Amino acid sequence: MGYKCYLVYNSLADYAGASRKCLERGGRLAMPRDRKEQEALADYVKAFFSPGNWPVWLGINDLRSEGLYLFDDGTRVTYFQWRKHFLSSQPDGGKRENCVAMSSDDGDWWDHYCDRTMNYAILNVGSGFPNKGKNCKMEELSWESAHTKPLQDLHQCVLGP
Ligand SMILES: [Ca+2]
Repeated sequence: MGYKCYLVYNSLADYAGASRKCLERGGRLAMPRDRKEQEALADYVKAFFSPGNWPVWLGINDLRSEGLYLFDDGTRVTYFQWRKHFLSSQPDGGKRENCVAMSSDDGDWWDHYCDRTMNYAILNVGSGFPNKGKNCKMEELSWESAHTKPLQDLHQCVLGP
């Protein structure tokens, strides 16, 4: 199956804007499909922001039908990592909060207002994605420097085959 590469963008966008920017860059908002992918992405996002804690958009929403969670490519979500805590169990936003973000400290998912701006993670899909198919774990990339954005905004982690 090859490698799955993720990039965290250290720049703020609402859900729709983040989704659009991912497509422009030949990828998609991150779509962790099982525990292995969830854990790899959570480890990466935690390392990226540590010791801080910031939410990061994933490519998951229930915009079309409340409670029916779909990935940004329209496929159905079957593995979930909702925060479960006696003080706050997620999702708790009902029809008001329809887009899903990951906390960087523990990888748990929260539903949020889709127009909130936050950082976001991109999953590779397109041929234009940097280092696609190579083991490039946690490397900094030069790819974006040719695309006018600052290099320090970009890191990458890879989930192996
Ligand atoms: Ca909802």
